[in-house]
Amino acid sequence: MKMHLYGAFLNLKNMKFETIVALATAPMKSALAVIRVSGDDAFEIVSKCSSKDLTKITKRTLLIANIVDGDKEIDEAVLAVYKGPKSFTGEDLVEIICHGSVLIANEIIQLLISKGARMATNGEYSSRAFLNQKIDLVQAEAINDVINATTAEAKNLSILSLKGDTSGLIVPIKTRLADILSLIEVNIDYPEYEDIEVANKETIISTVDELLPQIEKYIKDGNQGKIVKEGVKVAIVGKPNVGKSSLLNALLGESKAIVTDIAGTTRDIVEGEINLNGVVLHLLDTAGIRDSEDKVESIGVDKSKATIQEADLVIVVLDASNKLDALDKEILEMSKDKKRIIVYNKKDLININNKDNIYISAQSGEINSLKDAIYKELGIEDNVFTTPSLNNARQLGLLKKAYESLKKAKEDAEMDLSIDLISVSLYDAYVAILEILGEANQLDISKEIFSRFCVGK
Ligand SMILES: Nc1nc2c(ncn2[C@@H]2O[C@H](COP(=O)(O)OP(=O)(O)OP(=O)(O)O)[C@@H](O)[C@H]2O)c(=O)[nH]1
Ligand SMILES: [Mg+2]
Repeated sequence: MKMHLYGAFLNLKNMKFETIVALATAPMKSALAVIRVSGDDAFEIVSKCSSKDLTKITKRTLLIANIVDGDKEIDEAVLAVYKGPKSFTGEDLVEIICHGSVLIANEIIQLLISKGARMATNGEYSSRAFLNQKIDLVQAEAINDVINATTAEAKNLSILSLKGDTSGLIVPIKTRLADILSLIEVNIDYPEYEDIEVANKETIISTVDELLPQIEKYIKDGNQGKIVKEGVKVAIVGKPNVGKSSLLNALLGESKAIVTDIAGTTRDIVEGEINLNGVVLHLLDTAGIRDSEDKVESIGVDKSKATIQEADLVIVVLDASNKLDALDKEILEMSKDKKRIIVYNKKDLININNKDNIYISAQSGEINSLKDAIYKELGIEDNVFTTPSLNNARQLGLLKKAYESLKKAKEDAEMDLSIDLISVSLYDAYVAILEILGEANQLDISKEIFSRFCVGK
């Protein structure tokens, strides 16, 4: 079986890159606005719209120029001119830094379009940087993550990926797999070469044994990194009147949900967010679960049950001042397969006698024991905030694919299957690793990723 290991890469040499334009800054009144122009004709097009000729520029240059439409002056601007490949996109690129008026920016963009540029699509600059091999796919995704980060911790983690630290983790795995696959291929295609090392089952098993724990660690780090980056959905559930809404308010430090002593006060999901030691908790206060004749309330109860299933973590609130009843038990039963914390509220009404339980008083804001329990349940290790990790669903999915394929290769080797059959799984693992970096032929996947970016990035 002949495997063309390196045949899947894109041939970019003959591709022509149309010149694209977009506003890189927010479309609002500000001191300055930045318009980006990138592509094969970027210098020529900007020259047609400005008082300066850029076509002879061969290295990075900063110019002051008038932006003009024929005789009409539109604005005075600074042009940051980057000669490709030494630019963000790898192409000729001009950043027009003009006055921060939406009108001026739009006028300049229209002018550039009239001279041959076209409006960029979402993420097209980053996409070009990727296609021109300035960055890999992990770095490209990190650009979006840095911009969208809502906590300093999430931003710092994404910066590590942007710098290439995360990609650096899996490059040795890629090399190791490429080595063994090449060896297998040579062994199969050129059996007459006796001086070449032989890739036998033992070498395959020892390679896999070396790689599996590494990938396992990256999956674990990735899952934790995902929590730091995206936060977790925390559902607060329980029967009516146990103090769920009071708990939401105590966690948020504001009176967001309505609290009354009437059972069935909350009808819909009430949401809020807090940052708990660097992790965002997306809190969901739910309607108290019970059988109800009331149409609105029973819809709310259905939503509560659905929320239990959707949540990453479920907090089941019990009333410490009352004995557990059938309804409490039913709620405990329906949440038993979820990651969950059981908490006893209204501790002010009782004498605490069980040290194993978590007691709080939502009403008076005594909830630190619960906060500690939540953080512990998330399993966040201290080094997660500074460890580069492959932490989005795409990257984690591919890591798992690589892991399963390697496990299969090992099983096949242990079952004494032929080397070329074993190598099919090794090859699958290799492709999964290449796909993480965007090095396999997967234009469609990258298109999917870049469509989530905003224009101008
Ligand atoms: N003593 C005491 N009362 C509390 C505590 N927490 C909540 N309560 C009271 O319990 C009652 C119900 O509180 P809520 O927060 O509305 O309860 P809930 O679970 O959201 O109720 P539903 O929305 O009806 O499902 C209110 O009268 C609260 O003041 C507490 O820690 N101690
Ligand atoms: Mg409520």
